[in-house]
Amino acid sequence: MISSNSWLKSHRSFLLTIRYLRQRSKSQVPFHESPSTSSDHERSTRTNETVDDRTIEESTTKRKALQVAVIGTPNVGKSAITNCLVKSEVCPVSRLIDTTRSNLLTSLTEEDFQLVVVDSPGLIRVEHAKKDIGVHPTASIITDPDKAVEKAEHIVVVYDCTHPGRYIHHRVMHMLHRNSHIPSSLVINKVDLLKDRSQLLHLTPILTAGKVGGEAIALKPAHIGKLGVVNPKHLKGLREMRIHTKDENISPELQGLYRELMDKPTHKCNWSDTKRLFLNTLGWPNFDSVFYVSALTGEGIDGLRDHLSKLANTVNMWRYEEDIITNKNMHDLCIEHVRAALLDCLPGDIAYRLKVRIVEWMPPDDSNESLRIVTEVDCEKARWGKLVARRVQPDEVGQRLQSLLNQPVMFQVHIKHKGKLVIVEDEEFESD
Ligand SMILES: Nc1nc2c(ncn2[C@@H]2O[C@H](COP(=O)(O)OP(=O)(O)OP(=O)(O)O)[C@@H](O)[C@H]2O)c(=O)[nH]1
Ligand SMILES: [Mg+2]
Repeated sequence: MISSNSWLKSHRSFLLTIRYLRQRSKSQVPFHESPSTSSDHERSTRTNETVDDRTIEESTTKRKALQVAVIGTPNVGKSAITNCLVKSEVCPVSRLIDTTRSNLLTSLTEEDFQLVVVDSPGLIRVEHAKKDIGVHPTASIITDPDKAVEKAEHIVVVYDCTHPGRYIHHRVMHMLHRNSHIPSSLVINKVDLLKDRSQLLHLTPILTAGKVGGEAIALKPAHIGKLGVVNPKHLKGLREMRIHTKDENISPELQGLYRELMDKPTHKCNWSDTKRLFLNTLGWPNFDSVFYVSALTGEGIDGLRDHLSKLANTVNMWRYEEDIITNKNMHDLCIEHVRAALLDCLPGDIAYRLKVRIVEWMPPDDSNESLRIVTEVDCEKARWGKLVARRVQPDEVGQRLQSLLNQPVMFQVHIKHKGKLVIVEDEEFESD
């Protein structure tokens, strides 16, 4: 039985209870009232009213907001970057591809700026979605990136600098061409994994076709900023590099295909067609900026957020309530986090085929001050169930949900095969 006593003692409990003192949100912090005479009080109340009115008026006129779509190929770190930008672990992240299955709208409101970031699924083939994930071509994992971009005021293209392919992927290129009226930035992620950061000097002109913000890139060490001083010898050979531009690459024989594909959202275009169209195109010359970041260490993220704040538009009222981190249904988000945890600890061929659902969501009451969440993981094979039981760390998932929901959570996972609980003996835990 999963919950045997000795197993519980071995700290691998599937039942997790963490006490958490709910923090008061700003709006709940009470006013500090200093003792005063009634006339003082009247005067101060009146003064406060005037000041408050003026403050409200000023802050309303100063309000700025920007909605950003984060797009890219799978596993480049879109969700991790989104989390860094909105300063919350709201998006599920895992080491496997296809963690994000639908758009996740997140927001951060600080002083006069509201940043709305829509994390989108990685751009994948319909065949892969059908065969490996088991979803229909109209599923959100296929269609949502287009939707994220449609509503965006800025597009953030995430590129993984450890990826061997030194080009902007043809699906991303299609989205950028089709939405060229929307400004975009290139975010080169995972720089913490680079041994030699001067590689970025070679990579940047390729991915940007030699142009950023409408200007030819001037490759000076100063442009790398925080990323370290660059040895000028690394600049050698850049002249030999073929830098492609938009016009150069859409050859006359592809113009017809170009026009045809620009009429359709990316998910409606054949993979092979966009590949053919952008086969010789390595970069996009219309990025307004390039950022080098690490979502793991947070390096470069503040600079990216500052840049986005400067692009924000004046608004009369916030688009989302100030305290709202996401508009996603909490049950769905919880399922996504459990699924990400499974992807993180299991082989893909098993993890993708597990079904997760919530069987209990019990709000706190007089007898229990925690929100009780019970999830069920349904495994096609008993062997998989045992592997899940050995590998999954429910306490980590519980902690993540607790900080996300900002309240005490009692989290439990039931692992089932053919409707029955999977039982793992103590010695089986040792065998992994
Ligand atoms: N070393 C390092 N790892 C990172 C960085 N950013 C993300 N990762 C890791 O890369 C993996 C994928 O990150 P995600 O944020 O899930 O990637 P994604 O692009 O959202 O992936 P999909 O949703 O599957 O398209 C995870 O294991 C992350 O921990 C980074 O800057 N440095
Ligand atoms: Mg993701």
